[in-house]
Amino acid sequence: MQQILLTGAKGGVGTMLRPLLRGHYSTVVLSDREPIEDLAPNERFIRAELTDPAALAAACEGIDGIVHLGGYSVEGPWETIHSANIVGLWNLYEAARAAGVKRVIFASSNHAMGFYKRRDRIGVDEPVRPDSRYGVSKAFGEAVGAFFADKHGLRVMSIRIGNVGPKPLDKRRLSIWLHPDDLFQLCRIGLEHPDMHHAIVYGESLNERSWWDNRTAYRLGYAPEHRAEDYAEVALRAQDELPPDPIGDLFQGGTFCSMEYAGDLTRSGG
Ligand code: 15L
Repeated sequence: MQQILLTGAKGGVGTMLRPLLRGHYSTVVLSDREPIEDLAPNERFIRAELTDPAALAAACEGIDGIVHLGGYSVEGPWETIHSANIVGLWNLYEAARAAGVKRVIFASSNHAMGFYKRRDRIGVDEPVRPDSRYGVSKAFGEAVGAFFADKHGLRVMSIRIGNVGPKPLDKRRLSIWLHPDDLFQLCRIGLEHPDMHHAIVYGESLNERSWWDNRTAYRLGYAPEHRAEDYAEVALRAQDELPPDPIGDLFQGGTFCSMEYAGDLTRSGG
């Protein structure tokens, strides 16, 4: 595994992952719709919109493994989600298959499962319960990954990422936090593990307040190093500054659940 393509390289998570990837792999090709100028000696930039199959074909040339962070990363209008995360995601997998790329890591999201309650403990065998159009697109991306693994022989890991950053930001993030080092470790497992065919894992660090059963990741050798609880005091203080969200606070997806909510709490799990 030498030549890695990182899509969405200019985004927040991409920026945190770049130094870790380039420290480990011989070449990292960065793609984004916006130019990246501060390239390290073993980084190369290719401008690629996910809606442009020819640009994606060029980006995938000679690539062994892809870390796909590209796309729209929060809730948005259906047209935006559809073009970046449905059509764009499909284009990316098609380009990968045609170029003979062996592995894909897909940045899925906790929002594919956001309507599970905070008192639930969920693994990867429960049905998806997306909390947004964005969450629906992530569930779609996971299905596409399974399809390309089974039908076309790619090795695919979809990581249901919680919230990536140097520390957990609030109470909800204490349950779903993912330090960039631990994300990198998961990416390495997906890119290098000899027995990985297709896997969905949760992207979380060592979170005492976790809602997730992450045994698939642990079985593949994941050993997270960062502890959310070390930051509990600060995160809980930050929580006190946030406006109340009686619906969001019931569910794992938080504000993604409460925005535009017109459901029936007696049925959807209040
Ligand atoms: C995500 O999937 C988003 O990409 C990120 O911006 C955060 O909102 C995160 O989930 C979260 O749930 O905190």
